[in-house]
Amino acid sequence: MSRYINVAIGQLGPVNREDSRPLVINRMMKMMREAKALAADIIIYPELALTTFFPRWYMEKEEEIDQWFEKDMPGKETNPLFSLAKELKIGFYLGYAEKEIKNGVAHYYNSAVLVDKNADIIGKYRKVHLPGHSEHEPWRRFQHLEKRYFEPGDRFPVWSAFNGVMGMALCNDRRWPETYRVMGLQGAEMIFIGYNTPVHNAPAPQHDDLSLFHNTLSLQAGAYHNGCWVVGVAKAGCEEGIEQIGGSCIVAPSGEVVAACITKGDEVVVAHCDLDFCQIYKRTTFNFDLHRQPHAYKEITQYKGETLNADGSLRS
Ligand code: CDV
Repeated sequence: MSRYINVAIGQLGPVNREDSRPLVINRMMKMMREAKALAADIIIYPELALTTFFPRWYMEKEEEIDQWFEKDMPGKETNPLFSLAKELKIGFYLGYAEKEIKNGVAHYYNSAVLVDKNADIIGKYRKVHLPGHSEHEPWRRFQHLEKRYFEPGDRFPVWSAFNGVMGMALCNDRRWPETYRVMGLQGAEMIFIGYNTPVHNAPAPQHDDLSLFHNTLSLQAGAYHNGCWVVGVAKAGCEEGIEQIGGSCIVAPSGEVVAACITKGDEVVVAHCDLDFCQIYKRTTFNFDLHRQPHAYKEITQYKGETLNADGSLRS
């Protein structure tokens, strides 16, 4: 008997700066109903789904920054989404900006929660790889200030849920093989990844034509190398004058795309995913116990950058 999960992509089109949370949550609830009608067990929403992608603006004042963050999850405005999920008996993954007060000190994260079919939060992930910069850089067409507004997370946990082993990541994480491998080593069978990716990459505009290709390349490689399903979900389209890629898709452990969005707006796409299909990869080509050689991988955790001395000579 195979273990199946019906997964819905809950791709969002643009969210404008003045759009209220209730407005966006209404869109998400409409998509949740559609996902349920298509027999989905879970719907995956993008990174920072509740608001516009605010790190594209430089802000200094705490009150101005704070307006983008959720102090509670669920909170007053997100409660209706949780209530509907409970009524429909459907799970979800939600990316949002999290503010946590710990020992009287405020901490800010780019986070995602995994919510089960009873609307209980069963997992929280805090983005590890924060791209961009921390100071105002006026030469850019638009800012990407994730390093200013968020602290990085420090782990990639997995959770036993939805009849399998589930993992989470956010946007830039998907470009790093370590993201998938750390979860692969914990037996991840399905990894959910919400993202906001502008077509234009200010430090490397040569990449602009390849933005969509690099998205699928990363998702497909991560899935294949670890014998797991990967679900990538965009906030797509022209948001506040900035074009963001779509390309939301569900990738099988074979590396094949089995379902994909065809628009850059709100769109629901469902795939029937066999979690046992992971085994054909996890037990053969990527049987970690048999074939990995961790003794040869020490540079991975020992160094942050290239293993060269400052003068370019090889480190011994
Ligand atoms: N939200 C992101 O993490 N975006 C980055 C952009 C800045 C390149 C990404 O990796 O898609």
